[in-house]
Amino acid sequence: MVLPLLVATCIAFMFDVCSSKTIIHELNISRITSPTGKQLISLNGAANSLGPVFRVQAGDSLNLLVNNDICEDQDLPVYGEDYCNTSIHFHGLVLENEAGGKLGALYDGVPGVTQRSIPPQMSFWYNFTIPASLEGGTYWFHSHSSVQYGDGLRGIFLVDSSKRDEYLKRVVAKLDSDGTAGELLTDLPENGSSKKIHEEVLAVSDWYSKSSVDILKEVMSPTGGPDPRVEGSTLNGDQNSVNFPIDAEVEYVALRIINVGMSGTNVLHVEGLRLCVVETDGVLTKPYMIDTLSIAVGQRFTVLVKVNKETSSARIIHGCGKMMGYITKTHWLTRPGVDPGSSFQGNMRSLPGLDKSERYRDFVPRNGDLLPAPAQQISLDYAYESDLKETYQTGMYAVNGDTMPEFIPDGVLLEGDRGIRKPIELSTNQVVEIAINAIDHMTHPWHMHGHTFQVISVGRGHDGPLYYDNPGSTAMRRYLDDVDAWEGKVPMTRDTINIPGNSYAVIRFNASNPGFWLLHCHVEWHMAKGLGVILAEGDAKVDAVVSAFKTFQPPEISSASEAQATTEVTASPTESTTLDSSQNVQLQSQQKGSKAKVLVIYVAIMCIFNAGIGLFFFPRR
Ligand SMILES: *[C@@H]1O[C@H](CO)[C@@H](O)[C@H](O)[C@H]1NC(C)=O
Ligand SMILES: *[C@@H]1O[C@H](CO)[C@@H](O)[C@H](O)[C@H]1NC(C)=O
Ligand SMILES: *[C@@H]1O[C@H](CO)[C@@H](O)[C@H](O)[C@H]1NC(C)=O
Ligand SMILES: *[C@@H]1O[C@H](CO)[C@@H](O)[C@H](O)[C@H]1NC(C)=O
Ligand SMILES: *[C@@H]1O[C@H](CO)[C@@H](O)[C@H](O)[C@H]1NC(C)=O
Ligand SMILES: [Cu+2]
Repeated sequence: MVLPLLVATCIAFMFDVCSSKTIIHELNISRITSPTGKQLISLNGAANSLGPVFRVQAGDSLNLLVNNDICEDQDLPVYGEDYCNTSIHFHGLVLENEAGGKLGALYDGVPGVTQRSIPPQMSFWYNFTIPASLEGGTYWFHSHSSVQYGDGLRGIFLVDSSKRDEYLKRVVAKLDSDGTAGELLTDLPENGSSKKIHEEVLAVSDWYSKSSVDILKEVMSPTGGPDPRVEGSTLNGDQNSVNFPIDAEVEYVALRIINVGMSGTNVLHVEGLRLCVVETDGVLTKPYMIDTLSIAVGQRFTVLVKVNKETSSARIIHGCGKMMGYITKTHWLTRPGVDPGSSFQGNMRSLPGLDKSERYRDFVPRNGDLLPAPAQQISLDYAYESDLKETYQTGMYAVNGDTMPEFIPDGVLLEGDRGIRKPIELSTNQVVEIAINAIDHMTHPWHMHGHTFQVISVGRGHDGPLYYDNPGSTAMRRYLDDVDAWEGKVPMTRDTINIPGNSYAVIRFNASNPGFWLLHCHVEWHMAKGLGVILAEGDAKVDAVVSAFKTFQPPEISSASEAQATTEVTASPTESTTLDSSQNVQLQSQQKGSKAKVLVIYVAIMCIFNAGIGLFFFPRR
C-alpha cells in the first residue's frame, strides 16, 4: 500500500524531491563565563558570540532540535524566567503553510505569539521546509527571547539554489566583459561565466564589554535610556581584524554580508574595488555597482567583488556605527603568501559613495511586479515615552500609544488568547500598505516577520510623518512622487529597513500569509523597551500550537533493525546518516570524536530508478 504511493509521489516530484533532503541539526544552548567575566550564551559548547552556519538548499527540510540548558533552578532568580526560557527565530525566512493545514507561522519562534517559550532543561524541535520557491539568499537565526542573541544565541543561515548560482555566474560574465564602471548593469548575457566565485560570509556586529543581560538591567532601570554605548565591533564573532585568504586564480569574490548586531548600522568598503550588489535580504536584485555598503541591523546583502589577478591584497574597511562616528576596523583579502598590509587610518566619512540612506530606487529585484494600489493603509507612529514609567518602571517605546508586551498574552496568540491590546488586523489576501512614522529623532531598523515587503517610499531625516489624509505634507509629496516613479518598475524588496529620525517609511505587501507577525525595531534594547506591534493576518487560530517540550536529554537511538529497508551511511567521520523507509530520521547519540560540533543527519531521498522501478535511498551531502 505504501509502496505505490511512494512510487507515485516520486514520479510526480522526480526532480524536486530527488534533490531535496532533510537536514538534522542539534543546538545545545548553555551559559558560559568568558575569561573577562562576561556572561555569554554558548551554542554547542563553543565560546563565540556567533553560532554555527546552517546551510540548506531551497526545498530542503530542516529538523532542528533545541536543548535549553541556559539555566538551572538556582539561576532563575538571578537571570529571570525571561532570560532562562528560549526560542529561535529564522530571520527573513518566510515559511509556507504545509498540506494538512500546518501553518508556517508555527516555526517563526516568537514566544507568546507563535509558540510557547522553551523552558529551562527542556527541548523543542523546529521542523520545517525551506520553500522550494526561494531564490536562495542570506539569512540568520537568533533567539527571540529577552536579549539572548547579543550574548551569543545567533548564527548564520544560508539558503542556496541553482537559480542563485546561475544568476551570479551571469553577473560575473557581465563584469568580465564590461568591467566594473557605472551603476546599474543591464543586458546580462544568457550564459554565465565558468570562472570560480570565491564565497565568504561577513557577519558584522557591534560589541559591548558587558553582557546583554547585564546591560538590560541598566536599560530597564527607572533612569535607563534606550541606547547603551557601543564599545566595539566584531566580524564573524571576532573582535580582531580578519584575514580572508583567496587563491591565486580567484577573480571574483561573493561576500554574503549580514548585520547580526544589537544596534549599530555598519558600513563596508573594499579599498580600490567596487561592490556589485546582487541580493537584498534573500531577494536577488539587478546588479548595481556601488563603492561603500551600508547595512542596518538585521539586513543582508550579497555583493560581488572583482579582484584583479595582480591585486595581492585588498583592505576591507569596516565601520560600526555608534552614537557619534564609527568604530573602525581593517580586514583583508589576501593572496597566498602575501602579508596583509597596514590598517586603514583614514576617516570613514571620506569613504567614496558613503550613503547611509536606504537606496530603494537602486537595489531593485531582478523579477516581479509592483504590487497594485493597497486595499488597506495603516499609519503607525512610534515614539519614546517616559510617562509609561508607571507600568514598566522605566521609559518605554510606544507605537500608536501601545507598547509591545501589551499585545502578548500569557498564553499564545495562535491559540486564540489575547493580550491587553488586540493585534492590528490586516485585510486578508489584500494588498496592505503600512506607513511607519518616526516621532523620534533616531534611525531605527524595522524588521517584519512573515513577509518580504516592497519599499514604496522612505523619507529623508526631518521629512516628518506620513498621514494618508494630509496630501500637502513633505512626506506625502515624496510618497506620491515615488508611487509615480514605480509605474512599470519593482521597488526594493526586503524584510528589514532603516527608518530615519523624524521621518517615515512606507512598505507594501500582500497579506496572504495567515499568522500573527511581529513588525518591530530590531535594536535589541528597543525590542526590550516595547518598540513593535503584532499584526494579525488571515484566520490564524490553530487548535494546538506545537508545544511538545521534552525533557532535555541525549536523544535516543531507535534500533535500526526495527525499520524496514534501512540503510546506514556515514557521510563523514563527524556526521552520520540513518535512513528508513518512512522518511523518519532518528538521531544518533554516539558522537564520533570531540570535534563534532553539529550533528548532521541526512534523510532518505526516494527516487525511482530505471525500468526496474526499485525503491532507492539516496543520501546527499
Ligand atoms: C517560560 O516558559 C514557560 C513554558 O512555556 C511559560 O509558562 C512561562 O510563562 C515563560 N516565562 C516567561 C517569562 O516568558
Ligand atoms: C550559450 O551556451 C550555449 C551552450 O554552450 C551555446 O550553444 C550558445 O551559443 C551560447 N550563447 C551565447 C550567446 O554565447
Ligand atoms: C494576494 O494573495 C492572494 C492569496 O494568495 C491572491 O489571491 C491575490 O491575487 C494576491 N494579490 C495580489 C495583488 O497579488
Ligand atoms: C521533528 O523531527 C524529528 C526528527 O526527524 C522527529 O523525531 C520529530 O517527531 C519531529 N517533530 C514534529 C513535531 O514533527
Ligand atoms: C548536545 O548535548 C548532548 C547531551 O549532552 C550530546 O549528546 C550531543 O552530542 C550534543 N550535541 C551537539 C551538537 O553538540
Ligand atoms: Cu529602534
